[in-house]
Amino acid sequence: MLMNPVNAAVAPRGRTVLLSSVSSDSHTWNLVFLQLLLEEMGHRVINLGACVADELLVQECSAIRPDLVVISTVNGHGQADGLRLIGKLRADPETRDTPVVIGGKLGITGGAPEGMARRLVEAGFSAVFQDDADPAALGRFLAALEDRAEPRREVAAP
Ligand code: B12
Repeated sequence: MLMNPVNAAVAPRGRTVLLSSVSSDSHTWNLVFLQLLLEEMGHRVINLGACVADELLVQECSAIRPDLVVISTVNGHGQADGLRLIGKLRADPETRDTPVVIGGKLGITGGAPEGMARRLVEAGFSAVFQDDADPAALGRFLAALEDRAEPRREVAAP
């Protein structure tokens, strides 16, 4: 496992991360990038891949009980897919309290339109990472997670 002093500083202990895209999104290199990034920070990553059905994600989240679910989407349908998905995760008693973050190219012009991040957080995401967010912010979010903590609600600044 790769671990440099900077990443060691933000990962006091490894977490289990369930990484996935959304059902409409077939892009994969974003997932490869995030898996490598998180593993280098010292976390365990289960990568469900691209075009994951909402029901499969809820099922896997319920079975694996990860410390964090990371949703990556870049095809421009992030808001619609994200809102639908988080509704299902928050409706299931098994996954209701699991921290879930979403990031990538959330809108059709890369960034997220005004208010989109706020709507995603209000719908239940624990944090939203815009396309230009510092990837280290995800590491800081993970490092700040407490065991079995209630989901945090925030919008990450770039
Ligand atoms: C390769 C590619 C494809 C390939 C994908 C092959 C594959 N196996 O992945 C193919 C040809 C299949 C494809 C299809 C489509 N694509 Co495409 N694709 C690209 C392209 C050229 C590169 C994407 C890539 O691999 N990047 C490398 C990875 C490592 O970086 P990334 O994806 O940008 O992710 C970074 C950040 O977003 C961030 N990030 C991502 N997720 C998360 C999550 C969190 C939590 C955090 C913190 C950060 C984070 O971290 C990554 C590293 O910085 C981009 C344009 C571009 N130059 O980016 C378009 C692009 C993503 N595609 C686009 C589009 C529109 C499509 C199609 C809809 C085209 C069409 N009309 O059919 C389809 C969608 C298919 C689908 N069902 O999803 C648009 C999306 C528009 C938007 N959101 O603004 C882009 C941006 C091109 C454009 N400029 O218009 N595509």
